Amino acid sequence: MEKIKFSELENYFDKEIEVSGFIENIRVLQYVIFIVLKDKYGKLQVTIEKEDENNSKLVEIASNLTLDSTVKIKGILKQNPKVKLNGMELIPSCIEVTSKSLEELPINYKDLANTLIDTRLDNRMLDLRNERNNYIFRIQSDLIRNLRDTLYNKDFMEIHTPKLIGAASESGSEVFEVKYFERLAYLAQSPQFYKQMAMASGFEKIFEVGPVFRAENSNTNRHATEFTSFDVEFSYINSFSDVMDLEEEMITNGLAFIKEKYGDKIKELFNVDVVVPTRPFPRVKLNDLYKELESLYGYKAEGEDLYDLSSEGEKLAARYAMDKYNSEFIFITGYPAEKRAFYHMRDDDGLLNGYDLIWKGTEITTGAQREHRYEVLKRQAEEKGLKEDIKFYLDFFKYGCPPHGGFGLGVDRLTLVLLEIPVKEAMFIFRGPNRLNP
Ligand code: AMO
Repeated sequence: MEKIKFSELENYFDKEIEVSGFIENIRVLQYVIFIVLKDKYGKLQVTIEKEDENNSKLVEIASNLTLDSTVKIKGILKQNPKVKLNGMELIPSCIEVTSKSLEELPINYKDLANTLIDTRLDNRMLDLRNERNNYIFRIQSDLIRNLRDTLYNKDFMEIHTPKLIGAASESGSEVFEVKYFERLAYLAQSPQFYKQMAMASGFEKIFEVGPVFRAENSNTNRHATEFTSFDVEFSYINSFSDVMDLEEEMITNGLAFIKEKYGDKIKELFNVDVVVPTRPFPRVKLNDLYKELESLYGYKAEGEDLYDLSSEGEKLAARYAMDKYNSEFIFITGYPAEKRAFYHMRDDDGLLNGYDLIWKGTEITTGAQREHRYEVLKRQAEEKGLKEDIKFYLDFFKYGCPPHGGFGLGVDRLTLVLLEIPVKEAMFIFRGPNRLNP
């Protein structure tokens, strides 16, 4: 039999039921013991009359209960308007302690205001019992399911690519090495090559939601060394606008769904208003953006910024998107090829047929049309000094490969921007330069 959810108890009045949950609270009074049980869906009061002789065993068990233990309780569910908690109580006949918690918890997860994030992460299983923290992952799960749904409705299929790879591919500096029997292997920093191989395999429309690894020693509020990437790739596109269109549709659907289901809860727990974007999202070339940022806010892009937005540039791009388009989102296009991956298609001016998507000042996606012409691709790879290691990849394009494009959307980035929280909170289990536990 399925466990009864505490949100569905009203279907069981005057029936004998069995419920399970954590002990949220215990109050031992002169004549009565109140226990509050909690499950994922709500809370339930359990009332034990001490005077009742039949209850002596229950009183003994209840007197020795510790908070946060888990129990299974059998009893009759009664409606009782005097009970503040949902006007109902369980009158138990049997209590079984299924797991006893030690008295002293290392953190008080009910009030985390003064607990350091790293202490919380050390005790993440308790930290996540906190309602707000628990909600992060319900929201994330529903959002990702909705993104998947948009793709399934368009006949995309999910694939699974290897994370152990034989050659450091996109850029050698960012990959983790692992000992692989007598040789070295690497942890995939993106499924990029394999999603393109799926196009050469005639799959046409694919996606993957999976782990990627980056050996970047960045300690920021938005970088992790392992994170989850939502990767999409599809064939027979006419330009990278098709890729932006698809991503826009996914995000708009996803946020409409999340606002409907969690909008009030997100406001209550995170003080964030979920805004469903209007389409199309603004699309601006990097060069044009810089002209605007200079004339509007006096920002002058120099050095590295000419190739990519700095974090200050991203913040200003967001401000510009809001001021000019009343949009939380902005696509930036027209990046120079120099500092970008070799596999993107370029236009006649040497700019990429690709984009970054910035949401509320944080990059959440890179996407592009890919270079699918073998000779051009080979030349672009060679320009970046890539040769032997990617021979297997170049082979994908030798025997016919449709024009295609796609994008990589960081699931953790999406979550942290949506709820305006740091990356350490947005990941179920965070991995960073100084953290490999729990
Ligand atoms: P890129 O390297 O831009 O592109 O990564 C895609 C998206 O992944 C997220 N992201 C990160 N999230 C958390 N911690 C990190 N260290 C981190 N680095 C990146 C961001 C980013 O936009 N192969 C291309 C994608 C493609 O063209 O399809 C790629 O990996 O949200």
